[in-house]
Amino acid sequence: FSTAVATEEEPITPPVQIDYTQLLINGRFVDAASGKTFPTLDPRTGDVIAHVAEGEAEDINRAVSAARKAFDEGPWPKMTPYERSCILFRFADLLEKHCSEIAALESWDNGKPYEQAANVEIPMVIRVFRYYAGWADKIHGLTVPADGLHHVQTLHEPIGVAGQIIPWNFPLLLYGWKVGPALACGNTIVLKTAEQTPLSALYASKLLYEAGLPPGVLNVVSGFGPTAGAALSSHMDVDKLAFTGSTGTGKIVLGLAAKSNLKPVTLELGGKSPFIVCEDADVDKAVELSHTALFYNQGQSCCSGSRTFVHESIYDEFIEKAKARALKRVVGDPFKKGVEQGPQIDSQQFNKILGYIKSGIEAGATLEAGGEKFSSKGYYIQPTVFSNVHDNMLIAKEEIFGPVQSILKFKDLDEVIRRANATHYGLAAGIFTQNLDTANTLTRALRVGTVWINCFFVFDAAIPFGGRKMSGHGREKGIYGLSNYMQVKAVVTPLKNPAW
Ligand code: TXE
Repeated sequence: FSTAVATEEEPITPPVQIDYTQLLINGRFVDAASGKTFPTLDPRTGDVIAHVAEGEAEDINRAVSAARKAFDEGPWPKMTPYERSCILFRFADLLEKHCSEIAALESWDNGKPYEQAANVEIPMVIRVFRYYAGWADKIHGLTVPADGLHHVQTLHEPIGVAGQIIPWNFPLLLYGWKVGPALACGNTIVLKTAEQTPLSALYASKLLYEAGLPPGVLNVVSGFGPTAGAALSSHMDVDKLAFTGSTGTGKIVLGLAAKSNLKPVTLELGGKSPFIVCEDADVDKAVELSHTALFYNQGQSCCSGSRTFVHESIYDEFIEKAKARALKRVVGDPFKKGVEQGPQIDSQQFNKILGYIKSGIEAGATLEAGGEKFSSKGYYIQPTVFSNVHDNMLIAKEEIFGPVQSILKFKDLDEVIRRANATHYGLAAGIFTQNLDTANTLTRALRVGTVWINCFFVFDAAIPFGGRKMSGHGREKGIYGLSNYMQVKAVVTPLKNPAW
């Protein structure tokens, strides 16, 4: 089913050395209180890249104390917004200067193609920090026309200590989406990275201190979810929590936040996003974009177009072209030039994806391409395409989070709207049509946080992103992302002479 040849070559040596593996607390790299470390693994081989300090509850306590002190005593929230803005701009410049090292760490730890990290994702991180650096000195409240007897205004103030938990699929991009707005608003942070990908955030955070961040403003704790992550979520001195990850873990952290101090929580969770190709679509463009919408980042994107709905009149043509495109996908060492797809993140995800492929075959979907692992070592999987997928199959219902495209057939708009919305998720949707009325109808009917029309995966720092239903609460990026990190204080003063 695959024309791709498995690569048994020795892995390419990544062009970077690993300098930072400790926890970053109060502006200094320190060991975990327990002295424990854990290995971070190379997805190309399963070999150890480095041993990283393993933060647990006690380290979270140390990090939260540092963040609390940096917030309560300053100078960070008391600095002028312009000074904060300058630090964030300087940080963006340093990220740009060190883009290749950071991209190499990201690719080594995660398995994503180096070119994708260096040319697409790290530049997006830089853009996010410049975007929020620009906001830092433009955050202001309102004067409110009230009862005529009082002068009323609102102050937009930072919330305090923000706890942030990120996953492994876009380690530094999601760092940017969370750290950027929180700092712009004047908060301090304790960030827990994913246990699979601790390296790039440590490197980047070192640069943030080089840019002038005062001690304790950003603390980075590497470690596991049930220990470090749970301690952060239930901490009484954390004022706000932002989480990106699975829906199951989202429910856990929301519960921990509720049971502790009722801290507000933003959640960016899983998805099963429809990619709808109507009968009048430009088929070649839709095939190419549906391919990217699913296979980008080894299929490990929360908003990947993981249910490709194709109108029956173009279904057979679409399948042939989607299959041909998947067979041409270049899989291999992420450090090799021209490689489009590297290994999956770890053995757990690798086995989970192969399990879904097996379930698709057993349920009677037609395997058009791929279907197996790609190499004898590492976590590579062949680009896989299924046709004749039905709504009740697991591969159409659950988040596979791998390079497996499921193509479904539809007859008319009402039917595809009903089926596209028949999911607990509501993150994104793609619509392919030349007809404005069709685009408008679908846009309004789909219960999702983002609609891409005749495009997909267009991410800009200014565009809000987030989900509905069990894909989460709240929006990150853009002006909307600021509200997660601000309190509104109403200030009321009596007017001595209301007539004026
Ligand atoms: O996610 P988890 P996993 C989906 C995707 C994937 C599945 C499982 O379908 O196959 O989730 O991936 C931390 N308290 N997504 O297991 O567990 C954990 O340490 C506090 C979609 O990696 O959600 C990590 O930092 N924190 C998603 C983060 O949560 C806890 C991206 C995410 O891990 C915790 C990743 C706990 N009890 C996976 N348990 C997206 N929305 O993009 C874990 N964590």
